[in-house]
Amino acid sequence: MSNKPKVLVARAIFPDLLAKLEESFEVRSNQADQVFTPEELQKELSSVDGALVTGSERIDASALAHAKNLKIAANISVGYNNFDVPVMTAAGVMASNTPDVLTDSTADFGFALVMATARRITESERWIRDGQWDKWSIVSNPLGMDLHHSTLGIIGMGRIGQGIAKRAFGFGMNVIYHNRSRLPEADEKACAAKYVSKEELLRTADHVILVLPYTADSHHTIGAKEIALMKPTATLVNIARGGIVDDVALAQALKEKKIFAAGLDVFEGEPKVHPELLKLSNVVLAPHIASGTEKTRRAMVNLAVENLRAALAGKKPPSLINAEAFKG
Ligand code: 8YV
Repeated sequence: MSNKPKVLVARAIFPDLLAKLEESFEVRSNQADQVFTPEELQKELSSVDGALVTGSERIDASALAHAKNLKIAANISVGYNNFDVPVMTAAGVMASNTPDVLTDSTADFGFALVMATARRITESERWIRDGQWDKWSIVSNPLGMDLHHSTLGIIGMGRIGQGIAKRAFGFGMNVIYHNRSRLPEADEKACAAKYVSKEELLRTADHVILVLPYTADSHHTIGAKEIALMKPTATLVNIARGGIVDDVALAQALKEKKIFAAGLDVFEGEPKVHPELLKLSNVVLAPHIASGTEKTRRAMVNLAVENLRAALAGKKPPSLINAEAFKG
């Protein structure tokens, strides 16, 4: 029997990073990458001191029911709506996430999705592959909406939102934003963004991008009522979380051409995608890959491991969410 701390790695990670972890811990890994059922997760957590988890693992009262030795659940993700933080704190389990290391990759992808959506890139590719391109045409080949000198509305102006605003500056875009709280003047200046109400943003933006955390308050931030405020020529991009947009209302609006197009990296109930969205040509679909470059995913795993190592050594994890759970 080893006396190394026991660690669960709930999903597949890069083999070299797993091997490194195995030098210090007794690791129970899941390189098959099958998502645990809630019952399996509860059982897995019952015998470990720490766990590396992702957005697919919900850490709540049921998951923690028998987790008597668990000191930390380290999310390999910046968003942590999979954590019931008050329950974790009450159980003395530290919660950590992976901020900063994914900001630029995620902002790059958000901007790419705005471009792909406005300029109909994936639709155009499908059109060519379907053999529909028989001649160049001024009017009948897929025509899109401009980004340059248009107005970009960012809902959720944290690190990633600000990163997107800085990218938009290079395209000569006018950037407006809405956030729970207004940014300090210096930050607004640094990303040349103007604070407006959610309603004004929806009414005036040519392209709307959602980058806010998912909470009970942000559930269905965009539904039929909000879409009705948008311009018929506008696009909507969601790189935040499924549930922030009412996907049923969005599919209906896209079908009725109430807005020009949408780009979605996240979905309500993913990996399931609402069947109506799959039928529409004016929506760009991506499988939750905004942070998905190998370099960034490695950095995310490394930061999660750093959090885990600190917690199991009795030190404060660098990106601890619930400071109250740290008994230093
Ligand atoms: C993760 C994300 O890949 O960090 C986030 O909040 O959405 C992604 O970067 C995903 O949540 C898996 O845990």
